[in-house]
Amino acid sequence: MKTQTWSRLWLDYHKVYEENKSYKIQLLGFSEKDRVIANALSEFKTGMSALISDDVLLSSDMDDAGGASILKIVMTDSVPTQGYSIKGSSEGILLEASDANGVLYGVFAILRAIACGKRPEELHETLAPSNPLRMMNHWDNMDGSIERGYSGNSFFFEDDEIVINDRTRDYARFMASIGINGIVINNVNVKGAASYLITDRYFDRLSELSGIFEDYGIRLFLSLNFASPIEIGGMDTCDPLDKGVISWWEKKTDEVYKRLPKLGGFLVKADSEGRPGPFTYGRTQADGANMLADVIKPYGGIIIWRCFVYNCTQDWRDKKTDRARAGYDYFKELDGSYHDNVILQIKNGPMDFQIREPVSPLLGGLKHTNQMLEVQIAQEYTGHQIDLCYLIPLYKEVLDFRTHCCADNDTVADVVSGRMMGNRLAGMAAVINTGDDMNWTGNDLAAANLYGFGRLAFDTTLTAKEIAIEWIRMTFALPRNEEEVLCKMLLRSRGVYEKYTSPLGIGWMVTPNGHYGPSIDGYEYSRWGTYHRADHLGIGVDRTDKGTGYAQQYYEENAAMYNDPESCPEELLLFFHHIPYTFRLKSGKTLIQHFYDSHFEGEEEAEGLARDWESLEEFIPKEAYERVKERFSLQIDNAREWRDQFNSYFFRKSGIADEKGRTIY
Ligand code: GCV
Repeated sequence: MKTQTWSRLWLDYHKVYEENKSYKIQLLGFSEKDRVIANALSEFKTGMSALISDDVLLSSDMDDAGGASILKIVMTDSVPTQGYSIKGSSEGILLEASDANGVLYGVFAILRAIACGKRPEELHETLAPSNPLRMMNHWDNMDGSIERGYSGNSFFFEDDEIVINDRTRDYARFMASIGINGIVINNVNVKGAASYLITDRYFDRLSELSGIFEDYGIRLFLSLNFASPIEIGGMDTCDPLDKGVISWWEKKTDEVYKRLPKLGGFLVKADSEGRPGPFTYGRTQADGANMLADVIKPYGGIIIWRCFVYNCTQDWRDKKTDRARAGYDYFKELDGSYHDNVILQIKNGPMDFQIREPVSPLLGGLKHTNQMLEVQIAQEYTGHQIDLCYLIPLYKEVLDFRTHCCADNDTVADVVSGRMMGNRLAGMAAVINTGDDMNWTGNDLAAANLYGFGRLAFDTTLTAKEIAIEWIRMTFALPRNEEEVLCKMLLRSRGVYEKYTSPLGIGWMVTPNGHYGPSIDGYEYSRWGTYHRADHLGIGVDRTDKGTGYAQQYYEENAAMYNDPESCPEELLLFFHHIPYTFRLKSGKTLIQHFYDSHFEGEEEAEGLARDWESLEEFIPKEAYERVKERFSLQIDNAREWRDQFNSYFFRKSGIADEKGRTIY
């Protein structure tokens, strides 16, 4: 038998107690013939066998229920779509749901609760997903590489072919176990062979893949090349208002849906970073999105249109153009003109997944358009899955942010869940951090972000700590003391990373292209619109009403807060203001002293993370322990490099010495 070369992540259940138990299954309203239900039952059997008894028997023969507990699964309208209600008793477990996805999620909730320490009879939970759409976006290329991938190659593609094997099914299981219901398998930068995913060349394999996903309640989505009529259709235009182009798309979509009837729809990156789009033809983003939406509508498909549109050929000398403004400037005035099967997918911040950014003003800025939040669990700017950076606290901050778009239901969580507008096409998407590494995420601890995103998208009321504890219990099953050590490591890791990299919301300063390690001026004189504007007196970008006016894109309460350096949250000070090095922060320290202190502390705290990890050695499987240990040593190197380059740069620029007289070069 071939040995499995990939880990089971959080589904590698550990025995929590020993009990010889059998379960009788009673299905009311659901059928075992439904593949999602069949998989839910098989998950229950595998999970319970591993958690409490060596071999949990499943039987549907109720006449012979002697001694066995009952897992009673009942269809009911009283539980919302994809939600579940579970209740344990001395007789067994009652699971109620209104659809098959709800049953699957309910089974995973049972297993999770037991893995985390509950007895079956103590189960009691009713939950409806916070977000209708909970999606993963792969940036996998068809040659097998992954854009911004830090954990090996793609497990979907190799040499321009689609790969399907047992790993594919396990991946679908993992995703279902955290409530994911949509997956875009290919990079938003659709080039080369990927443009042909919507042709006969790939339909057979895609249909097989779609089937595997469907078995776990997941819809397959594809990223689309807006210029397909030219690149694969041989036309000379892809103008969205051209009749020939529209009829090309109509035919193409019909062909696609004949072969992939369950396809969820398309994700589109247009007019961004060299990708084609409607701007080329003097058309708006709405013209492009609506054309595709109309074409796909008869098949029940949706168009997810990204708002990451900005001028990436900016002149650094030009201080008026502000990349942060671009999304709002392009999309806000078209609010209300997007068709009802279009969703605008908006990155959490106005720039690009920095360690700290304000929330994009488009979220809630749009009031009549379906919106979806995009975050990045692939650690492009947050340590490449070398440095530990638990990102769930960042996502929580974004979700909790009050946009002030209306009196109630005005947080980002309200907007993207559909509560604000009462819409169903809404949700959260993450740029995923997986690859074909044995442990899926390169750094074993980065799996906490993968797990955490799904759990949070399903239930936005969970705290970052609750999610961390669940993940640790399911993955490592540590003694309580060690569990707390690891949990604290995760929870402080983002702060540590922020301390030794670019502070107070300024962002960037990373090595160009690769985005790991420091290069303070790496992007300062580039075309990408990502400047810190440091001179000998101060640093930061003036985005107030006297500067680029970005702060005024928010509703009044937030605009006023950000516009004034006194009320601007300090962690975002340099995002909104150009500040002298001698400016006193609330701590009483000058800005420059804060820079020095934060970088020295950040490096020391990175060493502290590594020490804490070493204290866990005897409790962590050896290979995982070593993999992570090696990464911590690289993280310390990275933190040192950041500390020394950053501090030296600003010491040389400002001429102001560190009050504590530490070594600066
Ligand atoms: C997929 C950033 C990344 C790009 C990425 C882009 C995007 O600019 O560096 O690699 O392209 O975001 O989100 O489209």
